[in-house]
Amino acid sequence: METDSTATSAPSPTTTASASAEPKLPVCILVLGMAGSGKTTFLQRINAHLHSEKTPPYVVNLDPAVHELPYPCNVDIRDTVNYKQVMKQYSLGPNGAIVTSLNLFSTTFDQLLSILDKNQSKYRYFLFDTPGQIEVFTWSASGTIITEALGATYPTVIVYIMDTPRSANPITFMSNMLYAVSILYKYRLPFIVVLNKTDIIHHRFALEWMKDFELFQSAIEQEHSYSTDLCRSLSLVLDEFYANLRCVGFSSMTGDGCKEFFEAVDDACHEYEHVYKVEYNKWQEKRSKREHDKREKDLKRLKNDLNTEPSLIGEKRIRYDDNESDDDDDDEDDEDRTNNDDDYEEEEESFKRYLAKSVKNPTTTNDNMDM
Ligand SMILES: Nc1nc2c(ncn2[C@@H]2O[C@H](COP(=O)(O)OP(=O)(O)OP(=O)(O)O)[C@@H](O)[C@H]2O)c(=O)[nH]1
Ligand SMILES: [Mg+2]
Repeated sequence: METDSTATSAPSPTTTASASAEPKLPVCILVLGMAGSGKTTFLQRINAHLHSEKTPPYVVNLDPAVHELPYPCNVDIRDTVNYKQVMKQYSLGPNGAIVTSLNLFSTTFDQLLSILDKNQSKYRYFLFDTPGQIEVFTWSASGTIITEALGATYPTVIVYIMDTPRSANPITFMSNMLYAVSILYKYRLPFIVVLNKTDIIHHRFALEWMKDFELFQSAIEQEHSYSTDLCRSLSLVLDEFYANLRCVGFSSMTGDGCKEFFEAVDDACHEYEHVYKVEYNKWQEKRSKREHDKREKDLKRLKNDLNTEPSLIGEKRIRYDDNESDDDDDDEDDEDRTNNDDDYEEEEESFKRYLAKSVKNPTTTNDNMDM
């Protein structure tokens, strides 16, 4: 069943889902999700599936702390960053070291981009496995660098893996959805929620909760927790988010849901081309217009400055080269001279005052003279 479904949804690398004249760029599938939700197993499953479809993907592991990878990968963060060393060197705990390792790796992300660029004609999919530390993609710099760099060049889809059995609890379901919504609204890239581990529990309940607010409310009523009220209010807010959400039930163990998943990827690529890319191009245009306007403004200001400055520069030159400047100097000299004259007159006055005083009391002087 799985093979049949993907035979129709996995065209050759040079054809396109949305008929376009340009050769199709590989699709980047960025696999995110909470720790233990099954990201690595999911990636292993779709990797195996694509191999069986004779469209092997290009695989990048971005989890620096993983012990063993169950799939062969082309680029491994562990070859670039030593997570244990990062922990020691920066005195960090395991989570901090993972985030820091990814931050360090993202500083060389341009190299990875050029490797991907060289390989883009050979592959239909670029797959990215990520660490369970979801904060990397909610607030860390590396999450932004990685997703935005990929999204700027390739059709990029964020796949959020949810642990379905754990999400059977409405409060855990709500926390998972809040993470998903924060990532979706941060990046605005096409988004797929994969309800994983459906071999343990069917994902129907989750779909129903998203569709029917009252069903979720009654599930919450069963929970006697402090966060019940909060969950109730939040579920109202998330209604709009649920309405446009692509959800796929999947089992990384059995491979069930592969067909639906790749259909969702095709749909997400369509969204990338017609919504994200359009918005991104608009934003780029706006940014370049803003930069252009700023350059123009700076140039205008410079010109204005130069219009006032030459008079200053000119004056200076005139002071040295032009006769007028000599006149200016003369003026200064005259002023000095006037000042000197004033001083002289004052001295003369004071001398006269001294003489007058001496004449009034001639005794001392005369006595002295007599002697
Ligand atoms: N039954 C079942 N188990 C699964 C499925 N997917 C993953 N698992 C199990 O879930 C556990 C965690 O799987 P991983 O793939 O390591 O999860 P992860 O999200 O990569 O974990 P981190 O990288 O540590 O965040 C493993 O024991 C898997 O065997 C599934 O679809 N069904
Ligand atoms: Mg993993």
